Amino acid sequence: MSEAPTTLHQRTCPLCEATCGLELEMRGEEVLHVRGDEQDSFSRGFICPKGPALKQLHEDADRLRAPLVRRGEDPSTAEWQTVTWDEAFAEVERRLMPIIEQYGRDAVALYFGNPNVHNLAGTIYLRPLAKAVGTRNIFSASTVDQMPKHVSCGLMFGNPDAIPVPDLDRSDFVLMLGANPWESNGSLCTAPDFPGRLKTLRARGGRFVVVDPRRTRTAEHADEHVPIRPATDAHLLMAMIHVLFEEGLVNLGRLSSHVAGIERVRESALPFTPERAATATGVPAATIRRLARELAQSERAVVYGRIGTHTVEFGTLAAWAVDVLNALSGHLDAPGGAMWPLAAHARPGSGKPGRGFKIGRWRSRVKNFPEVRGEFPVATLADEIETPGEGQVRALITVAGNPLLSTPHSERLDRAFRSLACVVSIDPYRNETTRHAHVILPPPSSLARSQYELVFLQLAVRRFAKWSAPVVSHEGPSEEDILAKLALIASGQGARADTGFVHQLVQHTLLQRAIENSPALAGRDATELAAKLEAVTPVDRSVEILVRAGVDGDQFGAVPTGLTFSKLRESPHGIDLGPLHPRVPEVLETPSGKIELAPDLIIQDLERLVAALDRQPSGTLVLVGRRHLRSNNSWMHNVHALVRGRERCTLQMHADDAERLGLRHGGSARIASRVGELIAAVEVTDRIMPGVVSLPHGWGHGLPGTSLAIAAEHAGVNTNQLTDPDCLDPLSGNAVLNGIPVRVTAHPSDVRVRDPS
Ligand SMILES: Nc1nc2c(c(=O)[nH]1)N[C@H]1C(S)=C(S)[C@@H](COP(=O)(O)OP(=O)(O)OC[C@H]3O[C@@H](n4cnc5c(=O)[nH]c(N)nc54)[C@H](O)[C@@H]3O)O[C@H]1N2
Ligand SMILES: Nc1nc2c(c(=O)[nH]1)N[C@H]1C(S)=C(S)[C@@H](COP(=O)(O)OP(=O)(O)OC[C@H]3O[C@@H](n4cnc5c(=O)[nH]c(N)nc54)[C@H](O)[C@@H]3O)O[C@H]1N2
Ligand code: SF4
Ligand SMILES: [Mo]
Repeated sequence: MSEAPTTLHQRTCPLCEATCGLELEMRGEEVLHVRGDEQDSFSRGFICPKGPALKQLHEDADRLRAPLVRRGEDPSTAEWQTVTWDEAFAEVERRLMPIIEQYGRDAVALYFGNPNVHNLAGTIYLRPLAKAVGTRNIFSASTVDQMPKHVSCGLMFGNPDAIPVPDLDRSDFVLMLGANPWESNGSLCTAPDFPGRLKTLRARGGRFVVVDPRRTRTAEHADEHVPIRPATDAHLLMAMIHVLFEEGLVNLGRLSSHVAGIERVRESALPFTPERAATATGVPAATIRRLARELAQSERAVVYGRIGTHTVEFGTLAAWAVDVLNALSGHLDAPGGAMWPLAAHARPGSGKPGRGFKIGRWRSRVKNFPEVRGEFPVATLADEIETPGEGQVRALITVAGNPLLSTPHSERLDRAFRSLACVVSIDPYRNETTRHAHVILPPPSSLARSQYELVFLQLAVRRFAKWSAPVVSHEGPSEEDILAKLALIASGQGARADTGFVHQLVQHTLLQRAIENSPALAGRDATELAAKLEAVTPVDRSVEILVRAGVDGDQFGAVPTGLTFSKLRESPHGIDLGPLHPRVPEVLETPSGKIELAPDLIIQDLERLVAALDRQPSGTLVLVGRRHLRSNNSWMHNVHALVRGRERCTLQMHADDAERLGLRHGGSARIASRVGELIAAVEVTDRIMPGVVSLPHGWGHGLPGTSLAIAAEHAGVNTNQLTDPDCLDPLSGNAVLNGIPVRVTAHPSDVRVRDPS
């Protein structure tokens, strides 16, 4: 018998925001090799070591292929039973509906994790699920991540999704704070081969400066590394704003007639002299002045801040100040500066004043946190579960999330999860979170689904469009079917109801919206447009609607040269649509129709920042996080190729601190915060500033009841045992994950910790 021939397939890597093009060499259903797709016009062959791991993820014996039902109350000792899909959905209904009937819809909490934004099913079907459940208790990974940026953009530009990105390929000066693209490959800025793009910037004579308490690999490649005390970026940025005004460097350029609030910004920045900011930040006043001048005087320049600026106590202020600096220096909405992408599947704004952005339309029951974008801070999820009273959370549905490792105060969350009467998880693994599930519903392998980056093409440094087909088949429901089924169950239609109903509803809603938003479709009829769709599966039909009605689309025939689904299908390496274009005023949706440089909520919150200006360093160590190229949050540690080698879950600290505390490289340390403590191996390094220690997140595997054999051998410790759920950025509800005060002491090494060297 002859072997099946090998075939080549292109697709987009779904693992991080860089969205690299992959080429898969297959024999039938078997993945032989995964490499970079040289012909992908956006990523041009670049990949990182995680891309090829799609093969191992696909083949992973621990990846669930069928639903599981837990038999037994204690997740650590319970038995797990493999069941059919019908049985699984019936079990969900049996557990969930009595809770809704007895306690109401707010008794069900939803938690949506990060991989949803890399997956069409998650991007399109979470909303219908949330609607069907009808709860206010919605939580997501956004409040341990980028929520501050949504809030600042919402308040300044009227749309929380109008996030400008650094136009890397045309910039001559990039000031980067709290980001480490050499490990992360970039975030809120989709730029495959982010490092290569920065090297090219330097090769054309540009400069980039990295502000980070650690001398990261990114910092090592930069022209300059500016160490900063954690959580003080907003002070630094305010001082730079101060300098722009003081030295007459403000130049709004083309935006001058589109900006409101400039005088208020000037006044607000007055207290932030570089000298005072120097005390708070540890950055010399002369450096602050020089950076402000360089920003203002460079023709094409941009400030870009990420995790390290957002997941801190002043996250929204820092996110805001980044764009204020870009605006004041004439670099907002300008080539080489901070620009708003406009993806092929998106529509330009109307150019008319909008309704603006509001937070706090409702509040959380226990701690009165304002709703932000329809969700509450995940840091308060345990409060909602553990606090008795009307509206107490008694059931939880998680979709592509591992909050047990990823969100603050894990120990308490673990306790809280044990008390829930119903937990349903859509997840391919039985991990730290899903071991608490009563039913686990595994989605198909990512290779069995089609791919189009609805979220990340709207954050990309170039205009690009790419759709990829599934490369393997699968049995059982697709992830959109699973989500649709849960929606049907939650809305009372029962586990046997047909998911086709939900798919039809999604399609109809998208078509209606397309007709409303695209002038070229005005007056057309949803049924007529639906008949024109070529794509077959529900998510592909959604993509088709968005792309055909989008800014480059064929408008369902009205613009024959426009983009269609078949054009996407025939372009497996993607379609380059050129560089970004300026978008003011069309992008603005504030009630004034202007860029609100000084929103009230921000100006009020600045009082906290002023109060912290003269805070003296307390002498306590502060903890920050870090990422590693071969890791991805908590869920890729079951791939041998990614976890082998040197131990990575170590406590990095400066030699001065180690010496003072009597700690040695390779020894172990006890790290204690207000809420928890843990023991980790010490890695003494000069790559971190004195007074700061660092642990990566996403570790702490090997808990009883989990089924991740390789991850358990590289368990590490869970840094979110130390993060404090009561420390939040007040405007966004984002958790504080960087800048946690900790006590570190030597731990007698009876606990074997592998030497990190
Ligand atoms: N201390 C600290 N904590 C942090 C951070 C930090 O810097 N420091 N970073 C934060 C950030 S930025 C983020 S985004 C969060 C992430 O927080 P989460 O999203 O809660 O956690 P992940 O580790 O990404 O877990 C993803 C889960 O999705 C599952 N999964 C993977 N692919 C699929 C799929 O296709 N479908 C489904 N249904 N499930 C899938 C995985 O098995 C895993 O259980 O962590 C945050 N936590
Ligand atoms: N390999 C890998 N890639 C990933 C991920 C992963 O886990 N692993 N996760 C993905 C996700 S979900 C996200 S959100 C992105 C995040 O992508 P990035 O934003 O680039 O995140 P990090 O690599 O964590 O870099 C954050 C940096 O901030 C620094 N920092 C900490 N506190 C402060 C501070 O107060 N001020 C300043 N200026 N710096 C500070 C840290 O030392 C760290 O170097 O990465 C994505 N890509
Ligand atoms: S950089 Fe991100 S998108 Fe590219 S191969 Fe690595 S994980 Fe995949
Ligand atoms: Mo993230």
